[in-house]
Amino acid sequence: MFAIGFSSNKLTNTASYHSRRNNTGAGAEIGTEGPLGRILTRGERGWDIIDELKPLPTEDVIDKPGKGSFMGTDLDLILRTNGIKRIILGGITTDVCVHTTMREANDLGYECLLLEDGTGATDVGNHESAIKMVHMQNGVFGATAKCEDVCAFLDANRFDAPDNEAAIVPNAKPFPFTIRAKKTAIVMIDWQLDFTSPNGFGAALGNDCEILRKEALPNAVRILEAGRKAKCAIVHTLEAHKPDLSDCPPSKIRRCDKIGQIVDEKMGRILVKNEPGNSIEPLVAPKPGELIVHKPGKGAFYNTNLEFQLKRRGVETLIFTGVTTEVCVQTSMREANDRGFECIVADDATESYFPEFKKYALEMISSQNGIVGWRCLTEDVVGALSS
Ligand code: TIU
Repeated sequence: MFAIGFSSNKLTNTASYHSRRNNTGAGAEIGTEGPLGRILTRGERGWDIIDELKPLPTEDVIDKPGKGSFMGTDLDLILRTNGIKRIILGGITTDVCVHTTMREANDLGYECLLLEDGTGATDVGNHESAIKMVHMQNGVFGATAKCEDVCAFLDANRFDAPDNEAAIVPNAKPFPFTIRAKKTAIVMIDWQLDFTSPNGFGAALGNDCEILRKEALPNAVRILEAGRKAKCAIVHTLEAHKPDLSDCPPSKIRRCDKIGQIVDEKMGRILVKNEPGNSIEPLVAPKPGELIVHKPGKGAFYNTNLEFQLKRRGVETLIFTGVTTEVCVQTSMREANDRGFECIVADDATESYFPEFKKYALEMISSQNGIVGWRCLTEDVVGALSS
């Protein structure tokens, strides 16, 4: 449950300028003394939520500087980290803050339901039109319903029903890991020839690429196939830049001047989208309908729409395979962990050019009670996906 209040503890220069200089304009009185203290100002009596709707101590309260509840607030972050995708909106006024909030939520991908008789406006025409605007054009901003119907539905649908779809990976470290296939994605990190081919980028840096293909790739194949059978979402990433390298920061080129260059004609330009080296190992090649993410960074979430794609599929859990363990796999897991995903990596389905880095990267992931996530073996995760 969330309570939204409109307030501002510090007026911007523009707002205070207008309140002093332009006392006839819109918002002219914000911050000035009113019957309940300074108008729309945090901490004043008028800022309190009315007694009938007083928030409980466990409920979130969002102070918002705008009309919408998302701009300049943590609301989207709070909803996403709690896995919330549907919002029921009530409040005042229908045509101003409620509508702006609903429009923001709709653009962010939430399904919204407006309570027709749980909102109100100072002008009845505006209130009625605002409700009509929501469901015109096949629900351009969402749906509307009466409070009585919504309450009856909520009473009839308890959200604490037993979960029959969970499979457990008992041997995971640091403790058993829960998988719900419908809410899980298999994330295949950078199985691209640039890293795995003896003629690719990794090899050009003087590394032995065979090690990546020897054991980790066959295990990644097993996880990918188990994930496909269990109907998990499947994500393939590639470290890939635009041909003009406009998405490659100078710092990255300064420390790796081979990016965009040709070392082997057969592989084309290194780490450039659609070049031969920037294709995925045939054994784990994407199938139609699977997500392909071209990422300019080491992490799969930096400058990509992966988070949006996962959240819109209802994904909560990520199973990682890929290369290299300590660079792109670990960076992507850390990013995913910060975004609220539960992450596990199969030790034997990831590989590094440097065995010691692999060992310690995996230890860092599961240390401190799973500070980044979990680890297991391929057979453990394949067993859970097949159960
Ligand atoms: N995919 C990935 O890890 N990219 C790298 O740059 N890896 C290195 O090990 N350099």
